[in-house]
Amino acid sequence: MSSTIVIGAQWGDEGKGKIVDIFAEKADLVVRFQGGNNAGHTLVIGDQKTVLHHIPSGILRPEVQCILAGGVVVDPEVCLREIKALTEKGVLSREGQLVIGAECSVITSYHRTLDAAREGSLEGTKIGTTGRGIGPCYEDRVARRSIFVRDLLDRKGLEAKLTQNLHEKNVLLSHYGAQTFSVEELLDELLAFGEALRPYVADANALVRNALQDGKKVLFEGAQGTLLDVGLGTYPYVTSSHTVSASACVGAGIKPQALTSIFGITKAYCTRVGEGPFPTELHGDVGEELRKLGHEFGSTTGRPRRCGWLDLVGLKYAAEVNGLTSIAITKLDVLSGFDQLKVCTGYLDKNSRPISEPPLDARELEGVSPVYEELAGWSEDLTQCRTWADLPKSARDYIEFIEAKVGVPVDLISVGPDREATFWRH
Ligand code: 2SA
Ligand code: GDP
Ligand code: MG
Repeated sequence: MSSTIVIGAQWGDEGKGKIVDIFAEKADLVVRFQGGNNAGHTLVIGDQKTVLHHIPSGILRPEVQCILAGGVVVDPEVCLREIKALTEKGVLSREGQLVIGAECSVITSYHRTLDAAREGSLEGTKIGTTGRGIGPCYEDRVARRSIFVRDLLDRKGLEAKLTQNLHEKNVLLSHYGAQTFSVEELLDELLAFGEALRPYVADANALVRNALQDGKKVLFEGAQGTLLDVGLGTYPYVTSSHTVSASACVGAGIKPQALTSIFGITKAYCTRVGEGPFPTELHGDVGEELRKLGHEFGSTTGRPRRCGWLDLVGLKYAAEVNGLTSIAITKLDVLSGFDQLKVCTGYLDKNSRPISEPPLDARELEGVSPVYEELAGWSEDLTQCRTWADLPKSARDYIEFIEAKVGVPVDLISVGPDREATFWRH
């Protein structure tokens, strides 16, 4: 049994898509297990850029089977659009290449409308969601009224669920002064989506379990990042799914022992999109420079990402809660040209006392001051580096510093968006 999992070790957008695409070369299956089309995973091969929201990042490898396991929430309209675009490009070309779990929950128009209405409401606390209906959809799952992909293939069952759900949802939508929905207008639309998805629908979790039992190489692709985990992140400024490695077990129905290699992806600095505490955030020119050099804009919404120095308190926490066995550092190239680089190695509380554990309560985390160590920067362009020895000494020192503080080996280094701009450390 052999499987690798790729997890965001920060607040998302660490470059997971790029790393999954690289690892997929040696995988039989690539499996998404949580989140939905709030994700934006970018793959760059030469002058071809592909941004994926629903489809796993193994899709550019024709032999790989890509799976949306049961923990994923699916917006059928967006998913079908992505399927169409990939089919037209010839990327999605063979039967069985993509499997959508019958047990995935369906994001509907009322989930999206409710997400937007809450975010726009004066009474609501703005989270800065992607507006894709992710939270309301997961709420329905926990509240045991989820509409599953399999329901889109069953008119009677779907009608009953829609009737029950809309009864309550319309009260909620009216409360926010938002558009309400009727069963009639949604039923035929959702059934049509179901018919279009039918060729891809299967018991995805069983497929993944069987593949593992058959000794196939399964690669799990996390979405968002550890600090956005609904239970272990900076609540309430989190997404609505579990984003840590353990989530693959429940999202795809596999045993914990199946996760043999746990890769945490981190940028060489930090970004966050949406609201919420960010201790190392840079508000002035340096933050602006990082955003410009790193092209830090949301891959799904285009929102500018907030930028800051690398936070090793957060990274160490991510290493612990995920059980990271390796780290991949991306965007090292973006740091070229800074004389000095700051790295956060601790927090002080409001009374200037050191904090031993990162506070997850958002208000408490808002109040901490980062403690920085300064390291020498480098001026060389790193984008052509392809071995450890190619890196300038201060870049190697920067990585070794991270490794020593976090206690997890940095095994993979990325120095550009392209698939080729990546090399193993050892
Ligand atoms: P949601 O929509 O309910 O999941 O939003 C809740 C919080 O989760 C954050 N979130 C993300 N953070 C980083 N990247 C994400 N994907 C896109 C990208 C984001 C974009 O790849 O760039 O395009 O804006 C992502 N998805 C969710 C979100 O910002 C909220 O803080
Ligand atoms: P994901 O959500 O974790 O897959 O990350 P995103 O795709 O949302 O954002 C990462 C962005 O950084 C994408 O535009 C990538 O093409 C780009 N990227 C990935 N690795 C590198 C790197 O090493 N250097 C640079 N400059 N860009 C990178
Ligand atoms: Mg992203």
